[in-house]
Amino acid sequence: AAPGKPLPPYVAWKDPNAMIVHTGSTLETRRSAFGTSIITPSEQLYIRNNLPAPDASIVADRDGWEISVEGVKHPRTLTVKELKTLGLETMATVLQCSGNGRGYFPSKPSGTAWQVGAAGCVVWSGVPVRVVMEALGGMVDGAVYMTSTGGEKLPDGIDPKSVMVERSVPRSAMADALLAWEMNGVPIPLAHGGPLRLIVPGYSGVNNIKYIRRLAFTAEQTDAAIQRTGYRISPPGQKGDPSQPSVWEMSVKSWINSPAPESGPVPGGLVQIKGVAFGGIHAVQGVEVSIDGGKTWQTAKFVGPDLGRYAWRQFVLPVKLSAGTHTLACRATDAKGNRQPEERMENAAGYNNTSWRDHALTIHVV
Ligand code: MSS
Repeated sequence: AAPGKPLPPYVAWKDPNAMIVHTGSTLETRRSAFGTSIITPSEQLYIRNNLPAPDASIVADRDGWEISVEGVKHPRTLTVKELKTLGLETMATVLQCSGNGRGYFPSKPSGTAWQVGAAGCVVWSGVPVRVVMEALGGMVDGAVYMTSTGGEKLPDGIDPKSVMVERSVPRSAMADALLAWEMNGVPIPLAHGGPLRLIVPGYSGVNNIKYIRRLAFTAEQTDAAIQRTGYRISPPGQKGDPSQPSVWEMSVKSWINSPAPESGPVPGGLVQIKGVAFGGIHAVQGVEVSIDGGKTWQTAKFVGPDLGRYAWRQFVLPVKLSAGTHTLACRATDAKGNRQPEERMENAAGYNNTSWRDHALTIHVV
């Protein structure tokens, strides 16, 4: 792997060979670094920060971290220690930035030109939001959204609404949501949202609020810019506004991790085509692979355990490849029968790219 920019200090513990450092707040996993054991190790998981990460002192006393729960009959502040007494659930989810795949938009939207690596499959442990809500007497009448606020200290002298990380999702998203304190078997690293993170399974990255300090059931969506105008599916050339769809539920997607052009020429003969597939909000049902640029398709086999509806599955298809140039592609189908489209959905900010054609790979077999 070619050495890129150095790792920023707050994520100096990441594997430098696994990461593409775009900026100090945007790092993605190299396609060739994705392993074949389903879970993305923390050292290889992508990073996306809309604001600089808080000071490491916030993870000095994890159990003492406080979250204010509002929009319930008995609103109050709870510590992580108290949350731990309320319940426990563990689940695997695909954490994927809304802009993953933006790098394949020919229109070059502003924002990080992610390829496939602004995503990972992560195991979280925490308490279901539903359990917390019920313990506090249930939702207030008229609540339509679940609105969550990140724990960053906001810069002085600017309108907090213009920078704060605060997102609203439909309250139905609460059904499987988690207030998580553990990730891949260890306390959540600060960079990934420790001491406490909201996990909204099936929803794109931005809705999974790190270092969450407030969770509220609200009648309206927040008017923070990141919700009002940001992260909207806007027609090309247009600005975001609240009438446009917000980036919420993720759609079915897959990509090939190996063989990849970045790993050099592929020896001819028997080749195992490997990748990952997930359904987003629904479970993934199957995945097909093409070795002729999408003219013909063969069904790939899922390998490894099924970690549930919100996790990804690895797939493999053994093929014989002869010397020459081959274009490999894959397309997944979810449990509702939705199939990954050939074309991307054009939008101004380059969100939700699930196009199988954009994700196809041209490899050289020798
Ligand atoms: N949270 C907070 N608090 N802050 C910030 O900045 N970001 C977002 C999420 N959350 C933030 C939050 C985003 S945007 C994303 S993707 C994610 O997160 C990431 O994660 P990680 O852990 O990987 O870093 Mo796009 O849609």
